[in-house]
Amino acid sequence: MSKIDEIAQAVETGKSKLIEGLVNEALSGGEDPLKILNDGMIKAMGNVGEKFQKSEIFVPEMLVAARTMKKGVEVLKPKLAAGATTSLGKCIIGTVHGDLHDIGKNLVALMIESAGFEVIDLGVDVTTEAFITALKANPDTKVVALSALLTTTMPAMKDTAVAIKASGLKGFKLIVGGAPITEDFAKQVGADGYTTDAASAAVLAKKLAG
Ligand code: B12
Repeated sequence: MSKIDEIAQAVETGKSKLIEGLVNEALSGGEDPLKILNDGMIKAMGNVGEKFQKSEIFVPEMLVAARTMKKGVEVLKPKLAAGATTSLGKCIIGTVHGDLHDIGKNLVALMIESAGFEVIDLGVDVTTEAFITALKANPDTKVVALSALLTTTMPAMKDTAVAIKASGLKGFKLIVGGAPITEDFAKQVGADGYTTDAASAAVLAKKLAG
């Protein structure tokens, strides 16, 4: 089994004690950090989601897989974020109200930070009011990024996006993303941009802020 397959298996089965060693071994074996992330960890989380959907596993297993992935990402972080500067301005990011998923949001934050933004991460379950308060406190914000992972929190994303646009606050672009979000939905909620993954989110943020 390749190191990347071992990493995927460790994430899928929640082997949080093994993950750090495996990721370090893969890195010292010359594996590309992005490949470890995409083909190892993100792919494994996809399998975890499928198993959950088929009721082969339940929330606790999903949670240990998530913890394992988070530990693995910590090891990769310095490699993924290499060369970070903070000259492109501020980016406010958060997972919308009612939604506790943060792995994807954290990756987007990491990639946007390494692209050169100062990231203000509001965390998960962020209310519309909290986004607007943060924007008012940081009038020099260039990008606001909303994440949602549940179809049931898409309405919260819409409410937040609409309220941000209606707030009269200006000077920033709004981007949205997360597994259930589509280009069409992004347009419907009035976002300035949408993309499917963390690496392209950073490219998009740079383009919109520039
Ligand atoms: C891990 C996980 C959990 C963990 C989350 C831990 C954590 N700290 O994040 C826990 C156990 C808490 C959890 C809980 C629940 N979960 Co859950 N979870 C998952 C799982 C397996 C993986 C998510 C993940 O981390 N993926 C890996 C990351 C890297 O991918 P990502 O989040 O999609 O992010 C990428 C892109 O979407 C994009 N992106 C993300 N955000 C943004 C933002 C912007 C601006 C941009 C541009 C891009 C972008 O870039 C990211 C990186 O490339 C998914 C299955 C799946 N395949 O997604 C289910 C899944 C999302 N969960 C699901 C469900 C149902 C639940 C629960 C309701 C279960 C329950 N009965 O309690 C609860 C809801 C809790 C809540 N209120 O939020 C369903 C959602 C179904 C639906 N269509 O709505 C899924 C799809 C599983 C399934 N197949 O049924 N979950």
